[in-house]
Amino acid sequence: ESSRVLNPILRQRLMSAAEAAALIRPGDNVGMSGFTGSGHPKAVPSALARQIEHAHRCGERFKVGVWTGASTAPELDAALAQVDGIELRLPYQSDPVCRERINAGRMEYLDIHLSHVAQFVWSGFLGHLDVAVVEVAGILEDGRLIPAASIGNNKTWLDQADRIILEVNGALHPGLEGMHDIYYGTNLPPQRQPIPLTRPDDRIGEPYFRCDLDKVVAVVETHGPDRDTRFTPPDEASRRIAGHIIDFLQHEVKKGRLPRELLPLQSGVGNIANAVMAGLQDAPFENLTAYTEVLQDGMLALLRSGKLRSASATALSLSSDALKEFQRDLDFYRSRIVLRPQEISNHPELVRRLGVIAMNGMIEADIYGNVNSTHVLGTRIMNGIGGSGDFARNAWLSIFMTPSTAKNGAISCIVPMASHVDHTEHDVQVLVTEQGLADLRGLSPKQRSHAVIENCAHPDFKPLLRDYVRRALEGGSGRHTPHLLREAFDWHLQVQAGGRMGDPKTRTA
Ligand code: 0RQ
Repeated sequence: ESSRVLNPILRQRLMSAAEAAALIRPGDNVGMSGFTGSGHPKAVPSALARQIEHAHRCGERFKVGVWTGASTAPELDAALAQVDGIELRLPYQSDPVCRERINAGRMEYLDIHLSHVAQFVWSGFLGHLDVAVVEVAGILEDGRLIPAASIGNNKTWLDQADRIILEVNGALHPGLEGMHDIYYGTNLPPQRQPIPLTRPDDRIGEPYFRCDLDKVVAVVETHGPDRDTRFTPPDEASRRIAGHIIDFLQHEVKKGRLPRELLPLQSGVGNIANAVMAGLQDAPFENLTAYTEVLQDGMLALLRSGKLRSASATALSLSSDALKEFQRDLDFYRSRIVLRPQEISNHPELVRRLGVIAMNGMIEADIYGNVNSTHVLGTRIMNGIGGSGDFARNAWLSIFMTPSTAKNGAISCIVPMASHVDHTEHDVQVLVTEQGLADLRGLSPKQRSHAVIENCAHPDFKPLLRDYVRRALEGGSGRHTPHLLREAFDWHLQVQAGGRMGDPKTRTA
């Protein structure tokens, strides 16, 4: 196979992953490519992990800051966390080893809105970006870079880092070229101008990254696959959640509040989001569009069937089967998919202008509509807020969904008071569980509590929640958002103690 490094200067900087990793020093902040399992560097991070492990064995301290687009893959996050090589990680992760280290207090984690990362780095207060490690699909003769299967924060890493390490992945389909749209018009205030995107499939930038060749210290050729993001076939609960959402959207169309082709869809990560996309396959909508951050299997299938006209995202997140289908007909998909930097895919200005319908998963919601997307029992991080806040806060419709219970029914995902709040009652319009859908628009807190309990809570927990609200109204101090503060987190404490929410035998309040 001929080299994809066409630029003669960069050809001279070809080296092994171990040699490239040796150019990363203790204390460096490293901007890595990668977003939900695609486009992460395949070789340098694990080579770096081996060097860190060796240094630690020799009694030397070696940790780096790891900044990414979003979640990556075991060969990056797990490899570095395993050797205690990460000082601080940002912005979104979903890796079990990272999660364990963060929750054990051994690794710092900064969970920030995905649209904020680039501007925070430009402004400098996150500290200096020393190195960029970015996977690309090829290097043009003039040194511009063909992006891989995700864009994430790569433009920012390439612009801001002192030193750049490029991984050129020969396993990536050459047909990716031309799918990307890199917008170079963003700026810090007060220099900002409107972003000239008015339709979800508009192209406003360039298909390649610009790159200062003087900063490139290493080029590594790799040949590895992206993460195989497998989805379970939709189970009964996911299918029912999807059904409630589709009924609701149809109702909105009938009422004249949504156009027949709906508004651009944003769909979050995970099986339920994927199931909703699968549900749309059989729904009576045509000519749909998507303005989202991840494109999962379900959305690819909607493109295939023609239900979805176009999709804008910052990353593909596909199972290996869906990836094969994508590669089999890349010309078809290239004419319908645009991949953008995450500060554009998640930009509040654009999400608001386009009127996105945002659909994201959650851990729990409370009876007043506050949503916890990130913390189990208020203190343990699951993944991170990701793009859910970028979309929910600015969407035309913000929908959050979850099965009504977790852990074999021991946990109610509808609780008196959310143990951590990522999305406040002001940003949450619709809650959905397999039990039903609560449309909270235009409802006061007391009305909301009624809608949430009656439509979304599991029958095992409904009487307990009704009883809580009744007693809070009678005995609480304020009757606008009634609570019994001593009791509000009792259910979480019961689970923390190994029990079941609402179990009369283990009540502590
Ligand atoms: O844990 O696998 O150990 O059993 O949480 O839950 O039901 O499989 O749902 O995969 O859709 O994830 C909020 C985490 C939901 C996800 C979250 C446990 C449950 C299971 C996963 P186990 P499910 P999902 C754009 C949008 C934030 C980022 C975001 C997420 C595990 O949707 O990370 O929205 N969202 N980004 O058992 C204790 C509860 C629980 C609970 C679920 N109430 N208490 N555990 N679980 N509810 C994309 C990006 O930003 C990249």
